[in-house]
Amino acid sequence: MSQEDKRAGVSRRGMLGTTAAVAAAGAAGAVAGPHLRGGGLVAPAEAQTRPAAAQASAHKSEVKPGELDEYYVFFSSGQSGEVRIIGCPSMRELMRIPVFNRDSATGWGQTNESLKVLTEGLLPEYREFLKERGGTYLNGDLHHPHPSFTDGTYDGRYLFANDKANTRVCRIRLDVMKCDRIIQLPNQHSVHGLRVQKYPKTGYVFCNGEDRVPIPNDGKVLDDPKQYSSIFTAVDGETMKVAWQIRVDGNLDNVDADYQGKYAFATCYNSEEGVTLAEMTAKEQDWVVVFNLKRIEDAVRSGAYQTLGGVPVLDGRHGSKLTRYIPVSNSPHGINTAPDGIHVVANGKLSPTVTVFDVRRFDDLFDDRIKPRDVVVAEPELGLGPLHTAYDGRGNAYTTLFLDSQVCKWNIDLAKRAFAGEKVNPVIQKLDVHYQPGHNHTSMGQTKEADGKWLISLNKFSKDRYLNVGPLKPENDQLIDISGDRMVLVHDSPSFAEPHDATLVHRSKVNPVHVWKRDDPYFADAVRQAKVDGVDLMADSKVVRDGDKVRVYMTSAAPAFGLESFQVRQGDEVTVYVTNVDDVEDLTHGFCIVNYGLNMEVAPQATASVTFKANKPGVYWYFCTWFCHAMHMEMKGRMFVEPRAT
Ligand code: RUQ
Ligand code: CUA
Repeated sequence: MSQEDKRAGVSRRGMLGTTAAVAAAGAAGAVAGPHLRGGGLVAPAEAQTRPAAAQASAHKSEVKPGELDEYYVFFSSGQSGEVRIIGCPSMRELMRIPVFNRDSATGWGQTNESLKVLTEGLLPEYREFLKERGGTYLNGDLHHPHPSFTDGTYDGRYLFANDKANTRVCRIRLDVMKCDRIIQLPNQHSVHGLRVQKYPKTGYVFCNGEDRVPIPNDGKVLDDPKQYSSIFTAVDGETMKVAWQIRVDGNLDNVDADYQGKYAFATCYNSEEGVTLAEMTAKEQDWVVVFNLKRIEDAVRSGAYQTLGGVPVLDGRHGSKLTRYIPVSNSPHGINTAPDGIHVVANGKLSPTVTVFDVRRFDDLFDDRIKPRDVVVAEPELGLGPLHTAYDGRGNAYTTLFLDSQVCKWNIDLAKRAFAGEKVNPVIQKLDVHYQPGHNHTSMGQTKEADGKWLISLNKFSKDRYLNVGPLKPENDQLIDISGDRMVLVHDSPSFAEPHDATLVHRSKVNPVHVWKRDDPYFADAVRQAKVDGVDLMADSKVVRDGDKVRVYMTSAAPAFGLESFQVRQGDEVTVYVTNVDDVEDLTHGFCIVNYGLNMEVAPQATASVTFKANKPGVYWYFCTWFCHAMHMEMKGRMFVEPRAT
């Protein structure tokens, strides 16, 4: 038994005791998590479905068959391009939300509803460029999913995320768990760090431009890095339009915001402004850039900007009143605001230290009453490769150490005392993780309601932790219990490429609908077209011809489509609208045409549509692809494509 295992054993016994005590207390709120300020987060009926005896005997990370998780975890999927919903603490995958990828099951990227989202926010020049590739990108690199805030905590409206690959930002509606907007950012080249405004609400979505390029990037300037810039963008999360951009020095990496609504701050590497690895890491120091939101808004209002690519661009380079550059050690990576609303940690990456700022000093910094480094209140040395930091709401921080393959638990107050000269060690515990962690996240830890129960370490390598699946391995997301004095590793969870980041949201904060509402804007275009054609989507199934455009309307009700067949002519542009008139929860239908390469999902009370050229004559069966009924196999019909007269 290793040292760590022995500790784990001790902690586990300690935890069982706690669970039993909670069960004995019997209060519904207590079971769900009395840590959350505000309390009363779980309906009593829900909590009572778990017998007290079962709670006492099980480890609290165990979620028994039929039981529900306490947290939604919104996982990014990196180069897979989607968002995944995981339950915590079970770590079961609950759903996938296609965003920048293509999805065979739901028809994301084929349906008119999804193509609208994927194409309408593209920049005009890229729309042109992508014409021959079907009108939009086929890939994306989704790193940072962050839910919208109101007053410092999640409000359940939206989730925002970046596409590092094609400089896009997406918004997912949390009521239906579908992406409803994607925009491509002008002037900027790739978007890496993304976080949202926490107060008074979101508000701004902050997007870090990582790579430096000429603006405009039209080929007139090529190998002349002096003329390159990187850009920080604030997107308005309500309108999904760029509010403003600001030109900065260096390459922006990660970003976060304060709890006061006054500042955003980003780690920034390549102060050398080089274009090769050697050049980018030459100096001893890089920066954290602080953005003064009020001053920026005033500058926009007074017209002190250039309009580039249709948006206001301000100058935030050295010497600007809008920004401050705080020197930190070379190539900092993650930046994380603590739930206390005061401390911000920039993670050293190439340095074994993290730098702690006090946001209350930023006012003085901008008024030039103090020097940039005067905002630093601690700089503890934690270990090799600190990348990201999470918090428990009890004054402790948890930093991933990429090179050491560890999570380091340390205390912010002790770190400040050590920085002030006291002989104290802020490091409380180091826990081995498997292997090479990038991001880590605590339950509600990115809000003022951090509850200190769970930590997930998103490890980039799994190596030997799972059955060998060939040269390409899964990653390893590990669940760690942080409710006690010591961290205890309780679960390994493999995941496919590449969950950069995740957000643990208490289930009381998210309230998805059970079936679609008929007036949902998601399929409003279909409803509008049906009205023009005199079709009642909930009742009618018929074919409307409009020149060589054919609109096929059909209902779906288990186990039958409203049309058992329909006929079109070779060369017609056909749009099939399927409306699922079933209103039973979970009764989803699908619509797939054999050999035509089309499929879409139609959830209860939704309308979905797909448009295609009926270029191939013949008989083509269509069938339902989501198992809906004992007669699901028989839920089908025929499309007749009459050959063009020769
Ligand atoms: S970054 S491993 Cu793309 Cu979130 Cu730090
Ligand atoms: Cu409808 Cu299967």
